[in-house]
Amino acid sequence: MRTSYLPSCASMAALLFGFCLVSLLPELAAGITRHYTFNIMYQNVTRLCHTRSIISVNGQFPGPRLVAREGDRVIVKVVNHVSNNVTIHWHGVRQLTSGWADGPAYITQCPIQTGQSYTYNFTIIGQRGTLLWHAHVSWLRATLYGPIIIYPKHNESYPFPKPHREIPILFGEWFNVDPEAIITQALQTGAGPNVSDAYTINGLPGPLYNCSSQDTFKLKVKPGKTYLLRLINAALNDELFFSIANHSVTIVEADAIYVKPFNTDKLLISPGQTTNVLLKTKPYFPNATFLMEARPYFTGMGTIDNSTTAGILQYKPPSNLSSSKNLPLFKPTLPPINATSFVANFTSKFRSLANAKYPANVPLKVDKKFFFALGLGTNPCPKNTTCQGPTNTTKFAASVNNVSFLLPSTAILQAYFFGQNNGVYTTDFPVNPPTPFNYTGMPPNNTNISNGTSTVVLPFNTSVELVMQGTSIVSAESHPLHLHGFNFFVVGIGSGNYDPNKDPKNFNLVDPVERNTAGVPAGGWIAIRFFADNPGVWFMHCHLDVHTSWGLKMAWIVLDGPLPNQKLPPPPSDLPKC
Ligand SMILES: *[C@@H]1O[C@H](CO)[C@@H](O)[C@H](O)[C@H]1NC(C)=O
Ligand SMILES: *[C@@H]1O[C@H](CO)[C@@H](O)[C@H](O)[C@H]1NC(C)=O
Ligand SMILES: *[C@@H]1O[C@H](CO)[C@@H](O)[C@H](O)[C@H]1NC(C)=O
Ligand SMILES: *[C@@H]1O[C@H](CO)[C@@H](O)[C@H](O)[C@H]1NC(C)=O
Ligand SMILES: *[C@@H]1O[C@H](CO)[C@@H](O)[C@H](O)[C@H]1NC(C)=O
Ligand SMILES: *[C@@H]1O[C@H](CO)[C@@H](O)[C@H](O)[C@H]1NC(C)=O
Ligand SMILES: *[C@@H]1O[C@H](CO)[C@@H](O)[C@H](O)[C@H]1NC(C)=O
Ligand SMILES: *[C@@H]1O[C@H](CO)[C@@H](O)[C@H](O)[C@H]1NC(C)=O
Ligand SMILES: *[C@@H]1O[C@H](CO)[C@@H](O)[C@H](O)[C@H]1NC(C)=O
Ligand SMILES: *[C@@H]1O[C@H](CO)[C@@H](O)[C@H](O)[C@H]1NC(C)=O
Ligand SMILES: *[C@@H]1O[C@H](CO)[C@@H](O)[C@H](O)[C@H]1NC(C)=O
Ligand SMILES: *[C@@H]1O[C@H](CO)[C@@H](O)[C@H](O)[C@H]1NC(C)=O
Ligand SMILES: [Cu+2]
Repeated sequence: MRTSYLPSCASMAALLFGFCLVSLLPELAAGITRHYTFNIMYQNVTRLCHTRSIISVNGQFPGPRLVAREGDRVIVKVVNHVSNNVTIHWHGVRQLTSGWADGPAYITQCPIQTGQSYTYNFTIIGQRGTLLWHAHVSWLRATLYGPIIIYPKHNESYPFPKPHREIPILFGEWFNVDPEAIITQALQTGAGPNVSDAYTINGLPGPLYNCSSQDTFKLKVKPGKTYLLRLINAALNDELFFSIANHSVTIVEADAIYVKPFNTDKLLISPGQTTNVLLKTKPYFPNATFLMEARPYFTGMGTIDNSTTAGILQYKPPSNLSSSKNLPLFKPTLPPINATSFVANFTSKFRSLANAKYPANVPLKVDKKFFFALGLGTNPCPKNTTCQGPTNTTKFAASVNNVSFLLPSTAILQAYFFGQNNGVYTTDFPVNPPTPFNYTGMPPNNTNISNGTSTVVLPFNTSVELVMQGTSIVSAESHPLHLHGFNFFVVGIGSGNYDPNKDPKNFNLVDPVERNTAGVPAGGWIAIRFFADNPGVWFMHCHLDVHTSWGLKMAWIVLDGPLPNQKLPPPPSDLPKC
């Protein structure tokens, strides 16, 4: 397989023309095209002694690996064989001028309906590490997810020693019943949705659940080797702590960007986040096996699935050892469920490499500042009916600057691109909270929120500073916010209310972490910066699907720039219609 066009440019073009156009080199050297077909289909899966017909890709659960090198073009034909509407999102892929391939339903495309197909077509630019793909309609990503593995370009190496092996570790959430029924019912009654029945590691709940010991992920290792674990949190609604008994790991990458390596024996990974870690095995056969466990971090008031998924780290015994059965089994210690100070400490350790080869292109000058107060709230229950929200007269809801975002019935990107808004969306998203209050103190008495399909319009290449302030309305919870189409730098983070006079003095503009999903702390804030250098319509939402369903989402519209490569091209001809 030809892996780079560079040699052919060097030989063929040089032969034909006697030179090779230097300006063409980066594009010619860009990489190869990788073709995939995703058949969306039903599959019967049994976990915890419950058999359920799930929706999967190609009959695989978790779904297939998408593998590419930085610079490659990826073409995925998605064919929908199920009765649900489906879209797939390539979570964290920047989609530079390829917004039609981003995937969130009714934001960048109408869904792929039963019997239809759509071909996603994009390149991987300036990213290496691990990302994930997942469905982006309702709660379908509960079973429709898989890894995106991005290797460095040919002749490029990792900025750390080459690992002996690489293993994707996907965290997920298993429901004994159809998650679509759960969220449909919850939105009707206004209640918090029923919680999952188990967490999973690579689709397997593990031995700590009833009727599940056969469904345990085993990581078989040799002593004295380094393994690269590609951690992905694909769980629907839960941030997870993870730890491997008697082992620590070195974090080397987050959201497909290398970070300054640091060691830890416990970590937090939020839905939508991905992180590569190096696991150095013990130098000799340890004569023991080790559990790796994940369980949630949660500070709210509601019910939660507080169960623990486990996999097994198993060393290959030396050949002279007659039996490796009945070895002692060590368990890790995870932080308590509400360990907010651990989370703050852990989160603060992520730093960009910020060196000559991998610079941190942090916006130093800010064109536009935004302050978004976000969190839970309530909607009034329809007259003469009983609801099951925080009170029997309210439904749970969530908002950003008091707007609970409503998905339109056609895609915003289409409406925008063809200049056919016709009330599909508005461009009046509030820059600040409509009524300032003590966000982390006593909530105001009226917690009802407004709604709309409200967006912010940004001229091309605007440098944006966005402070996201968590509120304590209903309950102070951590919200992992995901921005489509961009990476952002987390320049500041703190607890309590953001202070615009004091806090900016402590911003890190030198080596802040660059991510696509970052937690707004429970009862705290984060400040992020990014260049709006990607024309299109870009969704931003909490990656806890329950909060997204309640309206904790909005969209940015980034206008075309002046140059040809700064404009969004027309959509592919097979773009689904509504
Ligand atoms: C799942 O199981 C049901 C009941 O046994 C069966 O009718 C159906 O064909 C199975 N579906 C698949 C995709 O195997
Ligand atoms: C993918 O996009 C590229 C660039 O626009 C185009 O040349 C190519 O034909 C497309 N491929 C498919 C299969 O749509
Ligand atoms: C390994 O541990 C088992 C169980 O604790 C013990 O019976 C066995 O002797 C040990 N073997 C070695 C080689 O240390
Ligand atoms: C986990 O949930 C169960 C049932 O809801 C509850 O009894 C238990 O106390 C919870 N444990 C923790 C650590 O929150
Ligand atoms: C965490 O929960 C425990 C048990 O409910 C409680 O005693 C403790 O105060 C909580 N810690 C924090 C930081 O909220
Ligand atoms: C932060 O974590 C490190 C270990 O990773 C620990 O030594 C330190 O005490 C922690 N700091 C706080 C404030 O918890
Ligand atoms: C609510 O119920 C009362 C008494 O049952 C009835 O008189 C009233 O018309 C109802 N209101 C609405 C809006 O249905
Ligand atoms: C709500 O609950 C209160 C107290 O339990 C009860 O008096 C009231 O009738 C309920 N309201 C409705 C609309 O069911
Ligand atoms: C906000 O509320 C918190 C908690 O009650 C309190 O500690 C803080 O002083 C309040 N801040 C302001 C600015 O009123
Ligand atoms: C909220 O309501 C309580 C009692 O109903 C009242 O004492 C308080 O002043 C109100 N707070 C605000 C901010 O209106
Ligand atoms: C949106 O707000 C309007 C006006 O308050 C309300 O009537 C409507 O029910 C809300 N829609 C949703 C989906 O919450
Ligand atoms: C699928 O999407 C189309 C287009 O938006 C919509 O009309 C239809 O109601 C949807 N079907 C289902 C089952 O959600
Ligand atoms: Cu949230």
